[in-house]
Amino acid sequence: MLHRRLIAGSIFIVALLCQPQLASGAESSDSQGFIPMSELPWPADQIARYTAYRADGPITVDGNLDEASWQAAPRSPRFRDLIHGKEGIHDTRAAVLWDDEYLYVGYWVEEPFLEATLKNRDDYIYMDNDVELFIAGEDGYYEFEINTFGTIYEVFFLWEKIYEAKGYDKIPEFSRDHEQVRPFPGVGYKNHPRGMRIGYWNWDLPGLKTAVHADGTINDNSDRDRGWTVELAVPWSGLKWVAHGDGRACPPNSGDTWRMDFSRFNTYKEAPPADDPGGWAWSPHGVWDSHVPEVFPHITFSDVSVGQAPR
Ligand SMILES: [Ca+2]
Ligand SMILES: [Ca+2]
Ligand SMILES: [Ca+2]
Repeated sequence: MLHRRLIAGSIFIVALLCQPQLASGAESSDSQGFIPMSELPWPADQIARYTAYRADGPITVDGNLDEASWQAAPRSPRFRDLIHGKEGIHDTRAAVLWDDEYLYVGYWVEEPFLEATLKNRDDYIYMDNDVELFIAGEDGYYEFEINTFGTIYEVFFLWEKIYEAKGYDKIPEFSRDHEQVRPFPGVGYKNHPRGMRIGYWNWDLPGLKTAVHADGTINDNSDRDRGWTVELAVPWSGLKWVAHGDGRACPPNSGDTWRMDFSRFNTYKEAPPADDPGGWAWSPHGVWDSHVPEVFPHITFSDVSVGQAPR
């Protein structure tokens, strides 16, 4: 309880600090605001911010982050646990690049015992050790997960409150008449002010390219592994429904900010007395729930090529 009171107190102070900035419109390129600032589960001024630079030359999606662009790209800080913000026992970093065709995301995942079980598309990949990416828009968000086998899981979520008001009920792709379309209340944060989502487990992002490189032996724990890397190329054309809600530019204009989340979930937890929930993120959420776009990192796109990026 004391912990809760401390968090509540710090959120209140953050809210006071942030109000003048909001009033000036300084945050106008960031899409959110559905949770009152004073009730965000993680303090607004502690949500990560990052500048994504343009890739220098082609990125080959083979799981190896050996392109010069990846070497030059700023990396996230070490991922921290989703609820409390304590650093994970294994190192995890991510980086973001872009060009006119794709958004690129790379992950460096330290993992001494590579393991995977799930082999079918849209299996519940979070049941394995996984890496996750969320990309938020005004009316909904995209969820992506991948395990060490490279098996992927994708879901598109629309906020139910705007489903009819914004005409999604007229779009065949978002018909609710499908066995893989279900209402979704969130995970550990069920009182999101926007309420229920409609989850489209049948939705897959057109043109998505994904690859994993395992630096070790999968499902052989007689040795010790270094980890794995994940390389994603998400075509802007496939993000058209993410961008649709507020009519944002897609690909973005230089200076635009999108909200995205980067995390890993583990089938193990750090030994007690550590209070490791088993999920770590670039920017913590303060709750056991990835589905809170208001606390996703702010990713601002720059037209500067990554080789010229400030160090
Ligand atoms: Ca590559
Ligand atoms: Ca799917
Ligand atoms: Ca191994």
